[in-house]
Amino acid sequence: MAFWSEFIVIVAIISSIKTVLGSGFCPSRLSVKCLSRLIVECSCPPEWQLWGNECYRITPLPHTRDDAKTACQDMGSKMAAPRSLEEMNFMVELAQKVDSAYSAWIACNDKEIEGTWECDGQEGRKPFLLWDDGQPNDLFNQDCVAIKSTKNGKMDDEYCYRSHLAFCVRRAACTHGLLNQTSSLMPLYRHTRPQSQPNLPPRPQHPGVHHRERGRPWLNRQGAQMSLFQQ
Ligand SMILES: [Ca+2]
Ligand SMILES: [Ca+2]
Repeated sequence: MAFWSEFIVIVAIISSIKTVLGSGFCPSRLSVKCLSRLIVECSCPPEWQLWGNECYRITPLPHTRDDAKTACQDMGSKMAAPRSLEEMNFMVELAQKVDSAYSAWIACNDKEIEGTWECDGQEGRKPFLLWDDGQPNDLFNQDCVAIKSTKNGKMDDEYCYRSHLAFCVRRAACTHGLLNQTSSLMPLYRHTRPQSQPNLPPRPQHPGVHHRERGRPWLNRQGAQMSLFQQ
């Protein structure tokens, strides 16, 4: 009899916990449900484009590879190198907006050892490289890398002394917080797609607030670029 009493109590406790978590009530910051409500909101300065929690920009002028690195640093950033196909696609779209016949440096080179490519920010792992057909060909010692429209938006090893635009990247300004029912962020939150329901159709657009796919920029009601995603 005592066994059944304890069993019923345990079932009742588990049921209560599931009801509380399922209701969206957030009893503790340590609960799984609460962590899913952590909001990260990021923004970039004017002229910079947000992707994830970083800001990207193309240098206004073409430079040699070394001068391009300095030009990025002068803008408070560093030369960028894509770490994934998604990031590279974003960078290509960014370059296309600046110049349809773009050619822009990325932070990769094989200066140290011919054929061994090193990309800033990708130390200790295999760098992400997406070469155009026939590249890299090291034609007369090409040791730097540019993404070019003439190379189908893919990478080409290039002479470092040539002048091209360059991709620069800097950290976005991000704030973190827990979402609640009275938060002004609620309209934006409503446009995020719950990760547990990935196949739902897009929700209707809220006036002045634009839906984005993960990793794409948001625009808030004031038009400022923002990134908002659940963790
Ligand atoms: Ca080379
Ligand atoms: Ca080449």
